[in-house]
Amino acid sequence: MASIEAQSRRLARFPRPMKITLATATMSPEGWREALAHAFAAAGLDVELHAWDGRPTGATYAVVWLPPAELFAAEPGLRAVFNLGAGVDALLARDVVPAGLPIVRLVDAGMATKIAEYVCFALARITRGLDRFAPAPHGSRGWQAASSREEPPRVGVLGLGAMGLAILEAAARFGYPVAGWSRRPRRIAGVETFADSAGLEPFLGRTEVLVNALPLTGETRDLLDRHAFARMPRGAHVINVGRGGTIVDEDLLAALDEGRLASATLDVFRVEPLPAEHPFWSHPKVTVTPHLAAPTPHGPAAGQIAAALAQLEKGVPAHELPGYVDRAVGY
Ligand code: OXD
Repeated sequence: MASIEAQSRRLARFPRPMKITLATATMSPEGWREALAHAFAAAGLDVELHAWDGRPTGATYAVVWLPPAELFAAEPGLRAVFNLGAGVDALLARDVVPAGLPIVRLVDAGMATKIAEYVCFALARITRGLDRFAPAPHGSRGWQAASSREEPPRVGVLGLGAMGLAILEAAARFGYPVAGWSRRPRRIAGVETFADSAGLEPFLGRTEVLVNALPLTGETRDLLDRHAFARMPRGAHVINVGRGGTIVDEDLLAALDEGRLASATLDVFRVEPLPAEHPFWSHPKVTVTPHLAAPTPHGPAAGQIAAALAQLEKGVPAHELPGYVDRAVGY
């Protein structure tokens, strides 16, 4: 147990109430402010929360989504930055967080189940041929009998983080033969796993529905290109719930046009919102959705941030927290 002297030294170093700045860019700050205030109070943290308005507040922590560079110049006392999302590619690409300032991202926080639900819906749509029914052809009433394939297609999930694991688990529960690929070898009971560049080719070769759940890093950018699609069985499907930058758009379109791939369900894009002139909008084999597969639930996300902040305040080093971002790796 820390001595009273050590505790008061720590309190003097980090005056109470702790000031936290909230910079949410495209997300509305209101819901976040409420959820965070509730979570901090529940964690017994004495906190003053300010929505970033361009003026310094003497903050020791920042909770952010796409924060402006000025925030970091104005708040030199920051001890850590919490990212209001699982992916940090956009944050790292902006290169605004000073080197050495720890970044902590969300891990699952209620998003994994939702992303798995989205993927299972896309799987059901493929296996039941749901596109035959909507919209109903003019004047038609009643359905044409159609044979459906008895064997479920082999599903392969790229990325075995919290999201990838939830997708694998859900797909397996519905009887799909599943396999996963990750950067480093992983063992998962009941799941065939592949790793590294050597494992990518056999993984793609067995995969009839490819689900991308990878973070966007230097290694995963453009990973799914024409060479990757050429390795997949003819007539395979692609579902992207990771990041748009992992897929080479032109190569995906060419693979769909050639019939090598049968469909693509895309929730994420290189540029978001997807530009009006992008060919994905009108391609008959492509379904686009506006990055909604895994909405970030305020309550669990705020609870996770409060728990991590409480750990930091107890002296736990940032790199020991779940969600600590290793900038060299990119997530
Ligand atoms: C995230 C996302 O990064 O929703 O959390 O894409």
